[in-house]
Amino acid sequence: MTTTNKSALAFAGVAVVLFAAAHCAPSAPKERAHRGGGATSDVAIAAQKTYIAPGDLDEYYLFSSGGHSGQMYVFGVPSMRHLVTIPVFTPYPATGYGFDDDTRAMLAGHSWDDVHHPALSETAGDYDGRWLFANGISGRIGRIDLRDFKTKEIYGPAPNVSGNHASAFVTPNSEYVMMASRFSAPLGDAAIPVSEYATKYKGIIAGVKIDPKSGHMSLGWEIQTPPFDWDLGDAGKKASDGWMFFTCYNSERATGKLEVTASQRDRDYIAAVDWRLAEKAIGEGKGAEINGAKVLDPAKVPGVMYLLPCGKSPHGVDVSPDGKYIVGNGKLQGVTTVFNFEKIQTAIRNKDFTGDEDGIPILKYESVKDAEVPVGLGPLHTQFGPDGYAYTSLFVDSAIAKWKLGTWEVVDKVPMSYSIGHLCAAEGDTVSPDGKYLIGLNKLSHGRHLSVGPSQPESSQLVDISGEKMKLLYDAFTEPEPHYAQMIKADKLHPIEVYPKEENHHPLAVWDVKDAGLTRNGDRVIVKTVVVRSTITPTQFEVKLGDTVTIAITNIEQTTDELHGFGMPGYNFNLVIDPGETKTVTFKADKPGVFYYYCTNFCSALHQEMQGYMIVKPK
Ligand code: K7E
Ligand code: CUA
Repeated sequence: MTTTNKSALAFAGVAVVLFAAAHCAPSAPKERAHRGGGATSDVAIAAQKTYIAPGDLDEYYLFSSGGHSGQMYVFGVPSMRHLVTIPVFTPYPATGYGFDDDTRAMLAGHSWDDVHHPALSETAGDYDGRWLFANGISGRIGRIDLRDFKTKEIYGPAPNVSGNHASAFVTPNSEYVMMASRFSAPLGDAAIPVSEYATKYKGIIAGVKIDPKSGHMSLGWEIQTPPFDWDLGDAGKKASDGWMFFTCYNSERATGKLEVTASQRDRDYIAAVDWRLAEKAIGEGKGAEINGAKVLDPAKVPGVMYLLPCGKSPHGVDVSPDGKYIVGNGKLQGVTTVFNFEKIQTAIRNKDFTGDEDGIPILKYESVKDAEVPVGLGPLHTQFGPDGYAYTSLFVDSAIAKWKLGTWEVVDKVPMSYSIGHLCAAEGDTVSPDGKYLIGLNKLSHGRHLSVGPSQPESSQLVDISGEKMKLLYDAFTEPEPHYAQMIKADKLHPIEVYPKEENHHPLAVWDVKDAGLTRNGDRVIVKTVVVRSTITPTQFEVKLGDTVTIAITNIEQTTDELHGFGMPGYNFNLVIDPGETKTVTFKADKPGVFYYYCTNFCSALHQEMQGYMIVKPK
């Protein structure tokens, strides 16, 4: 081991301890009363800035990942009121998601996933309010349509991508949504032992193509990489449009206790991927077929991928609004590293390399780096304001640092309670961030809320960034487990409130109770059903044991908020049908008896009366 490596390891040891120590952040004071004294005016100002009077609307939507809940949470900002939960990868009885035939088919037997990074679709680098993408660690990406806030498609699992964490970041015109392997694995199905990790395991970086009209996702290209742990990504924009950037840890290609073994090197990497070149190479047939995907070997496609050395086990990588700077947040150090895109291009032209990893050139650090900004300990993620300021979350210091692009001066810090992970600025990933609000998505919340037992909620803190000094405005709490979030101006979204009748082309829809009823074809039974205040028609029907039954339910209401449910506990399903919508549920009538069904959504004064019976007759 060289001296550098030894001192690196020593530093890593300290950093690891610090990183862990942050989990013992001090408990907040327990009193429930208002803070008094000199704080009063600050509190009053904060209250005024976050108070949305009854009936008034928030200025922004916040789409926050639900982590291993497999869901997405929607908040209004600045009130921080939770508006709705959008299930993506997880069944959610509250909206009937995962129970009707269509969404059940979409989930394909999976019952959870880990959502970390929501990504709003973009046009010319600005959020366009069309779709919201969400990564699933299992190698899937969900697409939510912002016209109705519903998950419409789940792509994947993508072949070869193992542990899709560096996802779902989109390119400036929503050409691609990214994927990458966090847990490298052998390509193909070979059960190669972990002892051969360094040579036989591979990572994958992938671009999933988005159809510009429909939003439909399909695999664009894959690039195989050394078995690093790809962690986060961001798309180049403006100056750096056409490139994608991914951070990795474990460039040591280590296994076992990564906490130690993967913290040895002073620097890991940020990969710079020329996605237009990848697209072209795949078009020219340069990919090898692996598990049904075309996979590029970067050693054979010169120019498709470069590595920028970045200290030290970097986590987030974030591209500035003008696309000129690529910020790498090295979580085990006290600085954040800023790379200059122009310098990267020059270094590539001059072949200013210091070596390679499996044929992928490594750019010389000194040639591509612009600054090491002393933001504080444990930088994880960076967001941007409209005025050249950047905001970096500091996990270990439990704070946000504000600093200036270009002068690299750290101008302000605000403490977070506690141990901030991601942070989210208003329109913060676009070419034109709004500033105004910043939300710290914290990992710990202990003591700042009424106790709810050992399963503590997560805390999100709203910060005012409109002035020179950042000001904490509000604590909000949520279920596990927000990682990243994106905030979009509310007036960019125009969701519908009913599904227009004329758009309902469902073959089993019925709009008149006269047309409701049962049809049989052998042992296939279809029950066309109408729900409207305050009857489910038919109110009873009879099938035979062993029949395959499809209940097709149309909510013929065209009035906002008039949802109806259709729950049948005896057969373990609950559907919720929005106004104008038709949903089906198909099951085998494999239990004889009498089974009640009823409306699960309180819809009217006679909601309780909205009920009926299915009789399953023994043969
Ligand atoms: Cu939580 Cu984006 Cu998965 Cu950082 S990641 S904190
Ligand atoms: Cu319909 Cu309750």
